[in-house]
Amino acid sequence: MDGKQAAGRRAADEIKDGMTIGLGTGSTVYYFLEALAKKVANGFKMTGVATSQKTIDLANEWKIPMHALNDVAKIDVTVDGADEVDSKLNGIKGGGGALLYEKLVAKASARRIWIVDASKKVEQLGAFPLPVEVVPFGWKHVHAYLSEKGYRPELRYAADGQPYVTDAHHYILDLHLQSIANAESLANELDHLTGVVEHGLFLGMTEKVIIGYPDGHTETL
Ligand code: ABF
Repeated sequence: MDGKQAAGRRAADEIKDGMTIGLGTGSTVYYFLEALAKKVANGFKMTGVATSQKTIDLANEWKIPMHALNDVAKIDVTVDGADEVDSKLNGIKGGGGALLYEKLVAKASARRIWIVDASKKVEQLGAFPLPVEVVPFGWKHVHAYLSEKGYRPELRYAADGQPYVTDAHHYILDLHLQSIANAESLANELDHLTGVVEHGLFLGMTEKVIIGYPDGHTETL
């Protein structure tokens, strides 16, 4: 077992019959979905709301019942991964390219749980490049602004060598900051930058973090 599997399986234990559940994106969430699919196969009742096409495809393959975000009145709990998490339960997300839909689903959820392995725990956010989702129209001007600020933005490319395009048809600029001394201030700046749709600073957006370890044990922050 690896830590991601331990965290994913532990999170599935938190899910109660009849819940509407936000389903995150990423390899840790894969294990959560796998455990959830087993419960569904044994008669567990739930409704899933996905955060990416990748998650929809997996849920369909594993016959997890799904609804679109617009079709649910509330989400009881969302289980998602993260790229970094600090001791204040702030995090960086979006390494998987789904940050916009992840943040929308998180905001619509009564409770949020992040599932990670120990490699995601950090003292200070920023070593992981901060994803910033931008509209393609004029993205080079946003890139130039961020460069002038010293944020070292890099356009994210897909495997085919073309710019990576999100499910919402946007581009992603990854900011190579190394460390973020004031995440609130940076989030506020990015929130007000024309052309930026969303960013990967998820501040105060989870109530619990489950950290999994290779020996199968988990700890909760
Ligand atoms: C997703 O989980 C993204 O926000 C984040 O990039 C990813 C982490 O992926 P993994 O679980 O594969 O490390 O929610």
